[in-house]
Amino acid sequence: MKRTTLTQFLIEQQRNHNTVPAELRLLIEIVARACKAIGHNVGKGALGGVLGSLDSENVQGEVQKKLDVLSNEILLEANEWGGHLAAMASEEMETIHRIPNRYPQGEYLLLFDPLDGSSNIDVNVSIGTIFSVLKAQDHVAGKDVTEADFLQPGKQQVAAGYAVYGPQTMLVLTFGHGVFGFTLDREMGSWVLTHPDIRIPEETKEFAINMSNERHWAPPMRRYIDEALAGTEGPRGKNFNMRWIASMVADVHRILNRGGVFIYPWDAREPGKPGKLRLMYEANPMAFIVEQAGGAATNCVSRILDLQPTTLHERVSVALGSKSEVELLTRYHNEA
Ligand code: AHM
Ligand code: MG
Repeated sequence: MKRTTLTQFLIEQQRNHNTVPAELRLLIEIVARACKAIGHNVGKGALGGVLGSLDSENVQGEVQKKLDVLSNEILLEANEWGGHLAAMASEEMETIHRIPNRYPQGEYLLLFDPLDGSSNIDVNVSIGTIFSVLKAQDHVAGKDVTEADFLQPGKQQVAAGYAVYGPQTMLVLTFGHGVFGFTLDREMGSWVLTHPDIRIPEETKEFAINMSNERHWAPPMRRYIDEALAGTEGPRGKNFNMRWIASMVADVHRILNRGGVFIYPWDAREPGKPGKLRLMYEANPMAFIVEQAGGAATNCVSRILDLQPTTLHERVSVALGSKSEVELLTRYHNEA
């Protein structure tokens, strides 16, 4: 069987679609290598001394796990020296990380959630890394990149992807021409294309939401879930199944492969906060991937990729996955 490695795939993309210029190819290869290193540490678990929490909190006031910090360091170090980036931003850092002067600067901006699904680290459940790539559009050469250079709507992403550290370690990527999945060959240490052209089934009978928050949801959100729960007797006329892994990467990965809808809605406990998940390094890259796989992604009201971010760590409601379900629950919100 002919095996296509990530390197071969990237070169072919460049030749056939002209979508992956050499610098972007280098960026993706370096991110993929960093994900391999993170996956290696995740795999060691207690034997590597990487489980548990630190005394520190991140900018969002969340207690940092050892693996959150280690994964952030791996991604920063791997990406600093290549000359492909202008700056990076991360869930774990308050502000942007500029490329130190000792290295050449590139034109790309990299954003990441280094270790998503932190609550699952210590219980040996799938976790992941999510990343988004933008271009420093209006940045003037010679001037320092600022946070403002990052505040671009998700539709301007030039690439996005995630790695999932599960029974297999996988990397899923888009450059705006479909979605491609690679499985890590652990013996060879290489990423092999195993899931070419991933498409989300349009119809589904499966939803993913943290049901314990139901009493705090807005009425249109409750309506959507209540109707699904009513089964064949209800207005949807079918029985729904539920899954909630509490790792967005793992939930989205399932949806990409067998359909479904993932929802993290606004809730009344923190009325001023639009949602739990972060727009720039969680919702945007996942929305780009999901749309490229034929699905839809909204903040329950409008398309996520059209939202103009105002701050780096902005939060957002998220509904993404099979198109018909996302459209229905978005319609309920818009009609309310
Ligand atoms: P994290 O980036 O701190 O890990 O938080 C994001 C995670 C998502 O992966 C997941 O969908 C969600 O938080 C789970 O939230 P909850 O614990 O409320 O179910
Ligand atoms: Mg996260």
